[in-house]
Amino acid sequence: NTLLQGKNIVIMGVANHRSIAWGIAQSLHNAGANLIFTYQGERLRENVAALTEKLGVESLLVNCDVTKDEDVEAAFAVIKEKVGVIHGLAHCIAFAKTEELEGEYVNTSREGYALAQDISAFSLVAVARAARPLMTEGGSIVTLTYLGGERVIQNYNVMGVAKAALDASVRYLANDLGKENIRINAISAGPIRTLAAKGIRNFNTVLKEIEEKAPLRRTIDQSEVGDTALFLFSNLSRGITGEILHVDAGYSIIG
Ligand code: 0WD
Repeated sequence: NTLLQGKNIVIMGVANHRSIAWGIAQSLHNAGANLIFTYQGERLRENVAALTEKLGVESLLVNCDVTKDEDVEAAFAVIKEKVGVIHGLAHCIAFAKTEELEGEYVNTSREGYALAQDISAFSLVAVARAARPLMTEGGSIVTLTYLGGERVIQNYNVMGVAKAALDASVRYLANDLGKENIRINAISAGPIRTLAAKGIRNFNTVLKEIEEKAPLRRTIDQSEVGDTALFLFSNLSRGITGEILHVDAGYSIIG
């Protein structure tokens, strides 16, 4: 399809072939988008380069650790210089210490709380601000959230609170950027086995519960999130902003 022909879209958060960001990259690539990838530190450059080679086109790869203001600034300066205008940004980044993802939320440390908020929620504000001046033809920003931000999910703890902040940020950012025809939405993905999911205790139990209780009686995969992202980056979703769209086989409607 040609839904995203001529669109420059930045993808942040590819760590390996299981990353949801990589599922998004494949859907957007198949729709004709020109992709720019950011990766977290030189450690991950090789990984990302090996993956993007498979797309069969030259992709711009840019270093960006979102905990560093100077990285965010430098990354978008390079993107501006190399591609000029961008039409989309996929923010697929989160982090919490594994020791904060088990036991009681009440035991969350000050540093653990701040770190999860910084990488998983504030980073969206930082990159939206940096991307805004490059979105001169309007734009679409998509982030990834999880049901644990809306209700209590065992072990999700500090990340759930970070996702609640992320969800609220989507609404405030939508209001700020809407006047420039920049939309911003979140996809609330059902659980998928990725590197980030490894940090969550009893993840298998979570997947099993989805298979039993979700209306579709199955879990979802990266390609389904990718295709929803494609919709959110395309003109088909032009009337939607500030929204949280659940791609979770319907699980969130079950009490
Ligand atoms: O079940 C799941 N896997 C779900 C994930 C369900 C619902 C939502 N999500 C969200 C995650 O919370 C996250 O926001 O999807 C997003 C992408 O996560 P993922 O694809 O599940 O996991 P992964 O492949 O690990 O990508 C997350 C990446 C990091 O990987 P690692 O695992 O190495 O921390 O976020 C990036 C990094 O590449 N990242 C950073 N990028 C820039 N600067 C930073 C940072 N400081 N920290 C982490």
